[in-house]
Amino acid sequence: ENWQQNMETATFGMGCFWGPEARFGSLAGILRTRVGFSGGTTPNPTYRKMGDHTETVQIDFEPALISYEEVLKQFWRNHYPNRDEYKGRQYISLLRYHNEGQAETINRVKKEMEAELGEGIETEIDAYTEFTLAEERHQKYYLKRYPKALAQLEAVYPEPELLLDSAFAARLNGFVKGFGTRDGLRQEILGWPIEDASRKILAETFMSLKW
Ligand code: MHO
Repeated sequence: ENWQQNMETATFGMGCFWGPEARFGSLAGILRTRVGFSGGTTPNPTYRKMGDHTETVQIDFEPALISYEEVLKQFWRNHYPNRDEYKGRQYISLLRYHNEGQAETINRVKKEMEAELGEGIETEIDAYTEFTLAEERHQKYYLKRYPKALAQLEAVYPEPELLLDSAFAARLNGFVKGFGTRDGLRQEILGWPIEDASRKILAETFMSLKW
């Protein structure tokens, strides 16, 4: 799907990256989700050797459909940001802003969320500098547990990389994790700003998947 005119990127860590990739992938306005490592200095991090990096989710989103403020609220409302360190920095609460606008929004929304939480928020906040993609087996982790459905998707996405970078795969990964409904997702796809024919194919493909 090619609809990234005003696309923005958000980068954050909120514990094991599998879950938040599915949660954010289910939201209208999210165009792509990927998981990886950020926030550290260890060169070429991998899952087994991430060093001082943190499990991180990176999303591309259309701000007219979902604002950065809404992304931040979803972020803070869906993890506890002040947990003691466990396995070093692997699961810390982390936010990396991509521009000054995002930094200002973070300051404002953080105060609101602190009032909601009733305590100070200790999320590590800094300017974005780096993100290393995690291994393929960690991308769309929940969707990968459905090889039957993935095989059917090969008809629409002959190259698996294209599927994994798509909004469609992000929604499916959220759907199998229990986010969203069958009819809600079908309706959303039918409203996507892509060609009529592609919309129909994706909606029909979704409805016909055997899990
Ligand atoms: N304890 C979880 C963490 C995985 S997440 C990618 C597990 O190993 O199942 O850190």
